[in-house]
Amino acid sequence: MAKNTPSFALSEQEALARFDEIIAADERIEPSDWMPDAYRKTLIRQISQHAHSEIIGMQPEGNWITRAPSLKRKAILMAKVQDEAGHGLYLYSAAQTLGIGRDQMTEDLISGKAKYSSIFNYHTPTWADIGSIGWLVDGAAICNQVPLCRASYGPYGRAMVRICKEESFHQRQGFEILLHLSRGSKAQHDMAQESVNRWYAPALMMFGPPDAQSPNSAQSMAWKIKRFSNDDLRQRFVDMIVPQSEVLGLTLPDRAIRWNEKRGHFDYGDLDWDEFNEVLKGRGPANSIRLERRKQAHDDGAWVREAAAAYAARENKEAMAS
Ligand code: FAQ
Repeated sequence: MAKNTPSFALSEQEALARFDEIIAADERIEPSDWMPDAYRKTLIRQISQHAHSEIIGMQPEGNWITRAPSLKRKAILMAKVQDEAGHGLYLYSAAQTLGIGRDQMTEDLISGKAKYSSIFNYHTPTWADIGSIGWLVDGAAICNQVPLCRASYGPYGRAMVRICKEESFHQRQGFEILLHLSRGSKAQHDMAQESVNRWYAPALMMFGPPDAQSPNSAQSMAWKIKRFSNDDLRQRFVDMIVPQSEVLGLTLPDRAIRWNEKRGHFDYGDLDWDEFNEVLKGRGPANSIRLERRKQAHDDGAWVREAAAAYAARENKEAMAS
């Protein structure tokens, strides 16, 4: 079969053979290429969940924009939250190339049908939480997302390249906030430690359930959407944050953490997967607040969508007439 034969001219068997060849050669599937339905569905699921996470993830941080401790911190935090909105938009656009509409994705989020990352269902009661989100949540996001730059689906992989660059900056600003607090007064140091105590385990759970309980991993890895398993990425993250916590002068709240010479990795303790499952079922500390707020913002934005649609229709009409 010629390599440049268009997908529509191939039988389903030939199209599948070409799809398998592209995956095996580590090349990219593009929107106009034939793809198995299950591959499309998996991508829509993962990319839309990822987009929702970026959008919902603006809320816990947005909580501190009006209360950031200085003008400089406020400006940095506003820029970061705007970056998250941009990430959401790139990702919704990537999902749209697979044939799902933005309205449908929004509806699925607001109705509670679609998932978003468990981590954003935790509260941010102190300023140090902005540091912990940057250091731990963005740090985990980077570990998980750098390999996604090589995802087999072109629009997803390309969106991830820019997102990862921005996440690296986010991670450093979080680290710098914690370093500043840790080296400040005793009250500031204690606030940083208390915050890290709360965010450590939820950040480790961001990588998803243990491999043995991850129904999607094997197929997603075979399709080269995911490049590493949930546990491998979690381990990579632990290995990264243990030395960083020493520089920060903060302790990770896990007594089981110790260097394992034989494995060449840090061992760490068990996580509370019951808590993770409760959060996924909508019963985490802030699930209902997050969805309520998102729905309110969507309703408040109805007039903007109507105005944009009316403007586009007028422009269209004028273009047709000229
Ligand atoms: N939260 O079989 P697996 C960020 C679900 S962005 C909620 O292992 P998979 C930036 C999973 O969907 C953070 N649900 O699933 C930022 C599946 O349910 P389903 C988001 C989770 O897809 C920073 C079920 O459990 N990042 O932080 C979670 O192979 C600061 C079984 O799991 C991404 O979305 C979870 N943590 O692996 C923004 C990265 N984990 O759908 C603002 C892209 C698992 O079958 C401020 N996504 N589930 O009903 C991925 O890499 C993957 O989708 C995983 C899950 C690794 C999240």
